[in-house]
Amino acid sequence: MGQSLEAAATTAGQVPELALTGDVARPARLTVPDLLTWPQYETDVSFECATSGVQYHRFTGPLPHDVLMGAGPRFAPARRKDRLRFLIAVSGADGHHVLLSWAEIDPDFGQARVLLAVTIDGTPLDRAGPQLVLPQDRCGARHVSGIDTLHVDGGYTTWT
Ligand SMILES: Nc1nc2c(c(=O)[nH]1)N[C@H]1C(S)=C(S)[C@@H](COP(=O)(O)O)O[C@H]1N2
Ligand SMILES: [Mo]
Repeated sequence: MGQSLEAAATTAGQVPELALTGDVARPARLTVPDLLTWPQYETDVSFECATSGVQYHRFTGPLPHDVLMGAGPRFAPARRKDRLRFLIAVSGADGHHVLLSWAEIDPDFGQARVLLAVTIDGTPLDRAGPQLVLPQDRCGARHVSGIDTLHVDGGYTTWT
């Protein structure tokens, strides 16, 4: 029988870390408390799960765009067009895997209000790991919990 992520982390005495990887100048490993360094936002969300029905939650946390900009994505800073080839692969520790396009969360393009939540309903996610939150999604499937990796991928064209 499997343990919950929280139980596994507690047993091992480890704090889960979020790895920022891929086409970035400064790869990093961040704990949930580290994610409090960026400006925090709050959102009330409802989403439907195909198997467990509708859920309502209040989340707080930074914007993944702010956090990823800190890692230095390898696109041409002065050419907005260059960002359009980038994607962000979001992975949960259990293997649940979701893709965002960079442009989807970029303030110059889609500016979707996506959060990297560090609390759910007032409870810190220090032990469970951060959760992706997409307030505009009707379906719950992209609300990846226990995120362990944000992988930035600019394809095979690299700006130098
Ligand atoms: N890491 C992880 N996050 C996940 C999932 C998952 O299987 N693993 N399932 C998704 C789905 S399908 C839904 S509806 C929401 C809510 O799922 P829950 O009711 O299991 O919390 O979490 C999403 N986030
Ligand atoms: Mo779901």
